[in-house]
Amino acid sequence: MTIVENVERRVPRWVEIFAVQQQDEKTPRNYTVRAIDGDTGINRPIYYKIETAEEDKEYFDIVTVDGGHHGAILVVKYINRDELQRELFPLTITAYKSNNESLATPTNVVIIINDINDNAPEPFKEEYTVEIMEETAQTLNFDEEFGFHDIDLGQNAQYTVRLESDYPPGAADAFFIAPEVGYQRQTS
Ligand SMILES: [Ca+2]
Ligand SMILES: [Ca+2]
Repeated sequence: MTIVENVERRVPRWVEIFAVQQQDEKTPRNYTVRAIDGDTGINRPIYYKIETAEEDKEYFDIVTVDGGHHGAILVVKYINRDELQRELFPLTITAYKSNNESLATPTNVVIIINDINDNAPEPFKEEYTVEIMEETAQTLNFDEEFGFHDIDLGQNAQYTVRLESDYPPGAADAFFIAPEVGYQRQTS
């Protein structure tokens, strides 16, 4: 006679998972993930954990839904892309058996944080002063860095410039500025 023991040896199997999710910056979101016991006859509760880069820990959490038979909620907290100047956040999500953490199935996912256009271009300096000679066409060179900077990404950091007269009226007609389209300063 042969006795077949129902030995637990299979790792959990993902039934609800993703490779990539995209979401807007500064907008927390939740995602559901779920794995089931690979030993289907045993059907243990499945628990979950995440690993991230040390500096990203504060942005993510995972909460096993009660009992371990209904998956987990991956929580993506408030992420300020403009402050971090980063869009890609890789994570490892691991599903493991409630009674044996070594029977585990890790999977790599990436959260992509979209920039939103929520910053205006800011001048490097509020005011510049330069002396010019009358009746002489010339290019004005400021002795400080001149321009604007927008901390958003790509198109969201683009801006146009135009001259307006302050005093005397029509003063702007004597000048032009080039280029009229600006782009974010490279800050690497
Ligand atoms: Ca932004
Ligand atoms: Ca902007």
